[in-house]
Amino acid sequence: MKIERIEARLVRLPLRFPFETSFGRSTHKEFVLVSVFEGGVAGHAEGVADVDPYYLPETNVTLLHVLSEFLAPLALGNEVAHPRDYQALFARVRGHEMAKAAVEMAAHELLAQQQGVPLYKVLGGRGGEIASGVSVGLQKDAAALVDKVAEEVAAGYRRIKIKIKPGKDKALVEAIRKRFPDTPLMVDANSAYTLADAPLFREMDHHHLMMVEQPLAWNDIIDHAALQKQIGTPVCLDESIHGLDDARHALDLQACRIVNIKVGRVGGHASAQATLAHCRERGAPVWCGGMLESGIGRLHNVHLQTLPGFTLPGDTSASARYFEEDLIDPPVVVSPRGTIAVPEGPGIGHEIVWSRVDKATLHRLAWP
Ligand code: OSB
Ligand code: MG
Repeated sequence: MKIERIEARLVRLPLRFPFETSFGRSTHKEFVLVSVFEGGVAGHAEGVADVDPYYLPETNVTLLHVLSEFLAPLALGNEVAHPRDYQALFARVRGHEMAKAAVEMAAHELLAQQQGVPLYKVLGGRGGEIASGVSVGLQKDAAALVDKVAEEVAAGYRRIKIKIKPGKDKALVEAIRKRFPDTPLMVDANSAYTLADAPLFREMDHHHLMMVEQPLAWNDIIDHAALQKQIGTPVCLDESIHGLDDARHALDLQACRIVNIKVGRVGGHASAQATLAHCRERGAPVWCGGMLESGIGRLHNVHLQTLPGFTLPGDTSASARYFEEDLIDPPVVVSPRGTIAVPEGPGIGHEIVWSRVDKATLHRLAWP
């Protein structure tokens, strides 16, 4: 594969409802859509960076900088045998996994389009369906949250995740458990706590949560190991995992028992596959996280989750929970059994509606 042209668009879509976490509140999804071209065929992917560095350090602006100055020249100047080889080609650039992933994922879709096969075939996955879970943001109060959870349980989702932050944690879990004593439930703190909060997590142990996701600092695995020793609920790491080595270190140190893989956070599909394979070898459950992606990134996540080793339902939910009108047609839908059908068309498998993309585009860049 030799990419001949790269295009990037900064895209901004309104969210149907504000999404609130411990680190902020989003009313729009703004991301960089990357397209790569070879021989008149295109592949597409979206970066998972945001406008601000509140989840992880990368932003849309740093992504565009690294793409423009470093990744685009490397990708345009070098032929690779397979899209997985972009990982080694980009390795000289330290960090910036979100920027690397956007190009590498688009290249994987390009290969699938060239071969006329669904993306999962290029990744080594399978057709059929995947189990779908849902991430519920912070709400006005516990009653509003319980209503929202009831809606998602009724929709069929296989597991519910709620966001927590200091002062909005134990009481929320208690309120949900009162009404839904057995629903598969987990919490995500997005790094809002410190080791001094260990007693709080111990107090929540009896609610038999599936896991607590990233309770401590985004770049920490040492304190997470200390916390995991003190609580019964499994810790899951999200922000701290940027690839295979982080997962290996975290499992070695027993900083977590479960791993969240986001393909856009670990540098692309090849890194996601390597991280997954390692966790699987060690018997650690894995699930696929989400970043409020439009249908393009959402479908990359769907195809990826068909690989063996994604043993728990992920955060890939229906397009309609986030967007009035997704950028793809048809949108991603979830069955009443809480499943998403894996598309069988070439590449990501659903059509990108370019008129909608154009309407949502703030600006465009291209190399050369
Ligand atoms: O921590 O998993 C997270 C959204 C934005 C940034 C970080 C996270 C999330 C979610 C939403 O939890 C998952 C989704 O529905 O895409
Ligand atoms: Mg998370």
